Amino acid sequence: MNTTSVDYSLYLVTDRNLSRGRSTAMIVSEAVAGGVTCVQLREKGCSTREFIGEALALKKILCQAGIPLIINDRVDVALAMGASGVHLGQSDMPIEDARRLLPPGALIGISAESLEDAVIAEKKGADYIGISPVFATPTKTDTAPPLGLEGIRCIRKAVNIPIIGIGGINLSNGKEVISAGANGLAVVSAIVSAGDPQKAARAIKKAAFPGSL
Ligand code: TZP
Ligand code: MG
Repeated sequence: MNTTSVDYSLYLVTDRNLSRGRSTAMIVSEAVAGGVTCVQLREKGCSTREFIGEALALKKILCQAGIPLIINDRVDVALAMGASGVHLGQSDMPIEDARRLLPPGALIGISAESLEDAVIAEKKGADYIGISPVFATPTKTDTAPPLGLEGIRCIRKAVNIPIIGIGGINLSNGKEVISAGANGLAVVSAIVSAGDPQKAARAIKKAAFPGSL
């Protein structure tokens, strides 16, 4: 993967529990048709075998579209099925270990819960940073305090790698997250729980990046 040319603008993070009974593959296919540019498979409860199976199903869909598939938390799953990369939080595997284990060109994204986290992640060679959370969200309640738009502005000034906001991002606030300096929007519920995930993705992208569609 050419790690410098990745389009993080609309970054879908999956959540089977919020998908209203629809398969993750179906949600991802629809979201890609609506303009999603990057996908993270986030599985918190399934077996390792099922996680790998889900990842392989998404890989098939995303390979055709040239869209990266990032695995949340699990470097072993990413290695087993040949993902484009991993996304790691502050309590997950340290970036140095993930970099050593993963093949050259693998993407590593790091969740930053503070300015300091973001600076350290860049220094240690992260490919991108997830600003977590931007706004409070019922999707994940064990988060650090929201960093808000001011947090994005501060982090933007301090790091050069792509930064992606996550947490409470939707049709009505995506544009301000980008205006504050984020390169992309990571979205869970506003796409996976939408009645029409394709339409939802398209609308969020159009609102945040006018002229992109
Ligand atoms: N990490 C920080 S906030 C969050 C994650 C996985 C959940 C974001 O979900 P939503 O539904 O887009 O607010
Ligand atoms: Mg994690």
